[in-house]
Amino acid sequence: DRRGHRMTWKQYHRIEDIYGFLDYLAKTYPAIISVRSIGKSYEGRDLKVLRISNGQPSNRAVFIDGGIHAREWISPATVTYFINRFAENFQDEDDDIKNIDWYFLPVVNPDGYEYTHTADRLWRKNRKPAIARQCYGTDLNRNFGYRWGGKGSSSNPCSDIFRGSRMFSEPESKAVSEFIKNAAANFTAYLTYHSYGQYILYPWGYDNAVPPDHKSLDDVGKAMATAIQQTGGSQYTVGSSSGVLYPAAGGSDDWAKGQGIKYSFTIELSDTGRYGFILPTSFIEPVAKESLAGLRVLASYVNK
Ligand code: ING
Ligand code: ZN
Repeated sequence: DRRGHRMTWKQYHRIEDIYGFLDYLAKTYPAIISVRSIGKSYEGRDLKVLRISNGQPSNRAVFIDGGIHAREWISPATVTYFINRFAENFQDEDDDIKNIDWYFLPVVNPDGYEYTHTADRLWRKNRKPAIARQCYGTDLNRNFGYRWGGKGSSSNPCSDIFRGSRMFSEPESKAVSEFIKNAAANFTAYLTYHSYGQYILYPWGYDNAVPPDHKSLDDVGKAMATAIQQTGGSQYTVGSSSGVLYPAAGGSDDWAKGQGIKYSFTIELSDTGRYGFILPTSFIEPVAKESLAGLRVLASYVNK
């Protein structure tokens, strides 16, 4: 491709195109962008994180991931849209954006993501076989180590919400947690993009309880939802994941909150069920654009 990468926001792309795009950006904008692999998936694919930063030591940091669940294709598409918009015009962004160290992991579960392109469009989990090898995959959003093993997770390896054999038994969730714990970054927000339903969810997921600062999480979530609605018209419901959806232990947002990362949210992107996981490609740009408006609001709170 003349542009040096094959990424668009008019189609869903395979992992090779997504990684080619990240590597292209690191090569094109070396002063502000770097890419590194934070580990490997079960099948040996890299887990690539892209960092955008102006290098100011006083910056707070935000970690954003997508593609924890394989079939939720709008999630990696949206996270790569954020990356593209920040990369192309970083110098012209507001100070709220520029004075944050941004870390993006667009595909936490590349094995599952590729599997949904080649074998089973509605696959959710990763692709590590259970010990007995009769069933495949752990739900990575039940494998994180905060109150692991509780409600809304299963010990049955054949279940779509299999929690794994122990907390962080999976290379993908383990890599995310080790990176966040060990990075020399002052993480103030953790956002994980899923689909579908149009929700902005904060902890706790493990049970019907809320953290002491739930009021401020609710304020930020509602401000994000307002910006999304004003930009693209989609209505998002804001609340704790256990309260609004269902209790589910082992989620990545609970773990991040437990690590002391103040603004920890799971964002369930469009739609509300008409197409569900099989969201047509014509939705990619409008969904990503309104989501970016929500992210800009989050950035303003991170810098308060
Ligand atoms: N939904 C999330 C899931 O993992 C969720 C909902 C969010 C549960 C946060 C627990 C914590 O089930 C989807 N669509 O994946
Ligand atoms: Zn999901």
